[in-house]
Amino acid sequence: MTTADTLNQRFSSGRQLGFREVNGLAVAEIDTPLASASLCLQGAHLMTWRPQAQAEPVVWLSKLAKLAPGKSIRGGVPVCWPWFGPHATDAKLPAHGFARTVPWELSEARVLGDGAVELALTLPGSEPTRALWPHRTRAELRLTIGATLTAALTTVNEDDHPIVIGEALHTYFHIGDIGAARVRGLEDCAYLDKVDGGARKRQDGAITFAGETDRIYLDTDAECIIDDERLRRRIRVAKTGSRSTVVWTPWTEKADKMGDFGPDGWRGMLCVESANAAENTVTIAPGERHTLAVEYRVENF
Ligand code: TA6
Repeated sequence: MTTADTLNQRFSSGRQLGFREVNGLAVAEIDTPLASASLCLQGAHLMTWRPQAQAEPVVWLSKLAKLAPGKSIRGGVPVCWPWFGPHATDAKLPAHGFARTVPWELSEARVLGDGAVELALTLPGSEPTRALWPHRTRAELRLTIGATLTAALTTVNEDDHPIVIGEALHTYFHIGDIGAARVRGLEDCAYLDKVDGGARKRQDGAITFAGETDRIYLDTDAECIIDDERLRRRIRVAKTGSRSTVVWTPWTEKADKMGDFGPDGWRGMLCVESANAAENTVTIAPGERHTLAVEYRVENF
C-alpha cells in the first residue's frame, strides 16, 4: 500500500480532499467550493492555491517545477527553516535550511464547517536532520485553505538550552506582470539590499520593479499589499510573529541561471515572504514555542 493509499484511508473526504503519489512523493489535492489547492508532504509545501472566485491562481508554481525526493520545488510556499538564506557558518549546508526538502507527517486533515480545509503537518527531529541541526526541536505547520489562506509555522524548543532560528514562508505569488505590480506597506522601512552587497537602505514609497530585486525589510510587522494592475486585483499579506519581510523577483538573468522558471515565468511571479531573517532571528527558550503566521486575502478592483 502506498503512502497515498494510507493517507486516503485516514483522511480523504469525498472529492474535496484526496492524496496521490507524484514521483514517490505524497501530494494532497484539494477541490472545494471555496478553493483548489495542492500540497506536497515533503517540505509541507503548499504548491498551488486558487480561490474559486479567482480565474487565476494566487500562489504561483513554475511550469518547470519538479517533484523529487530531497529537492526543493520552484514556487508555492517553501518553508525556510531553521535558518533563512545561507547557513551562518557552514556554506556547504542547504540555503534556507532543510525543512523544505524532507518529509513531514500529516497529523490532521479535515473539511471545516465553513468549507475550508485544515491541514496540520509536523517535522519531528530525526537522525538525518540532527547532523544539520543538533537541537531537539519540532516544527508544525497548520494551514487553513479556503477563500483566504492562513498558514502558521510553530517551532517548539524541546531541548534544555535556548535555540536561535531563522525562518520564512517564502511565498511565490502569481501576478499578471512584474512590470505592472507594486508592493505597499513597507514605506520608510529599513532594508538590506542583496543586489547591492547587502547595503542597508530605507524604502522610499511603494516598491516597483525594473530589475532583479532582493531585499530583506527589517523590524516590520506591517501588512503588505501587492497591487496587480494587470489582473486588476490586490493580494493582502498580513502576518504575526514575523519581524522581516523579504521581497524578491529574480528578473531575467537570475531566472535563466536558476533554470526552472520556464520561459518568462519570472514575469508572472513575485515573492513577498513573511520571515524572521538577518538581525530578526528568533531566540526560543527551553520548553517555549514561537509561531510565525500569515493570512493571504485577494480583492478585485
Ligand atoms: O528569498 C529570496 C532568496 O533568498 C533569493 O536570494 C533566491 O536565492 C531565492 O531566495 C530562491 O532561493 P532557492 O534556494 O529557492 O533557489
